[in-house]
Amino acid sequence: MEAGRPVDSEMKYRLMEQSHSPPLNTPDSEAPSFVASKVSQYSCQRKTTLNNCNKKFTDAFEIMAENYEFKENEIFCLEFLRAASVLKFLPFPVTRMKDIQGLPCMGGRVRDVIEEIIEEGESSRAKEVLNDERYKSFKQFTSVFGVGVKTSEKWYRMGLRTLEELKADKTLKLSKMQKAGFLYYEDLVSCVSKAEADAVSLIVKNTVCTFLPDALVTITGGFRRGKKTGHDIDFLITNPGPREDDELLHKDLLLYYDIIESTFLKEQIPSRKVDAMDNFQKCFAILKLYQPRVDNSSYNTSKKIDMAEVKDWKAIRVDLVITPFEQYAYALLGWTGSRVSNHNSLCFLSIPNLFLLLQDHSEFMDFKKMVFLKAGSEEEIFAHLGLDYVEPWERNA
Ligand code: DCT
Ligand code: MG
Repeated sequence: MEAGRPVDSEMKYRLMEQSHSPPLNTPDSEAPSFVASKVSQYSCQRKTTLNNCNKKFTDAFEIMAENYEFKENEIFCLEFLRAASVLKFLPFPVTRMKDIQGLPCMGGRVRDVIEEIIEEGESSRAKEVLNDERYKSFKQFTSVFGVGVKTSEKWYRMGLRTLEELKADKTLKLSKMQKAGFLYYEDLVSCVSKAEADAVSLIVKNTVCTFLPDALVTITGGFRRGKKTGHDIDFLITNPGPREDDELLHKDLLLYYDIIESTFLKEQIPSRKVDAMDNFQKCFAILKLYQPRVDNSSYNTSKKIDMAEVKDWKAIRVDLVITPFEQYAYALLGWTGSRVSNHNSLCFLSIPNLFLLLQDHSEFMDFKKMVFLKAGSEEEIFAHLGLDYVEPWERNA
């Protein structure tokens, strides 16, 4: 899915540069008692909370990974994402190269970046990326909802570099999604807070329950893993039923929506190319969330502000995923993420049972013999796979 995300990595990295702590030289005697070789190579078995002791490394890795993603170099991109995932799991900050000895996913490129950050406090490679013209353009372009790497590439080749240039170019043919992305850009690029997620959750639940009183509506994605902000709010709804979005549309709350029909329900053999989570029916939407007006008029008595013109709402990205009841637990696991947890491990861990979990990763499967194991909960899925259960807030790999 091509979707805009807030432009945050540069800001994060600049903040990190300003506040980077001096290189720590922990004496050997204080070295944490931690057995690196026991760290699972599978991210879904590394209980990873949001307490990241190695942010200065993982921020740099994520910038590197994003740059490789923009270059469509999946292998290098994954290399840095996996390394970030491993360092997020570590219960101590890395201060010496010795600390990463025996850890999985620490290849040469990754080690070089770690070494430089240990010695210099920052990564010159990550800084180079942040200053790279192509990266900067792609970062801006992909921050628009509906714009992904392919579209960015096309626009970059056309000589376009900034959002202003995109907006000024009237010859560009924008999709409906991209038009909405530009229209609500400022709102969408600002992160969604937990309070906003709760408010939207009430709206979605109330709306769904008015015509499907038994429906289960659950927040998934980052908010279910305990994140305090996100780029969108993800919901899973058990019952396909009638169209929830029509109801929202009626209430004038839906600023944009795009319904993608289920490919799974139509019993099409899932394609390897389609992403694992893309089989369920879903609705990518932008919802209008009314918020209290900020009244600054007392500071500005000379100028009369027409209150009708003050915007009292924020546009919020919402993904609704609809699944049949039997697959609810699988969908919940998949849509809770994180992406790295899903892609790096669950699909490779349990080859014989894999298709039960992520039906698309079909390399090893004979679909004619496909049997579905029933699972009523995420705990049951982990049990089917012979894995230790990992709570949602520990899935931040
Ligand atoms: N997911 C996935 N593969 C996809 C799409 C989604 O595995 N192609 C899963 C992983 C996370 C979850 O769905 C929701 O996706 P996002 O909203 O993109 O991720 P998030 O963790 O909720 O991130 P954010 O907090 O920025 O919304
Ligand atoms: Mg999300």
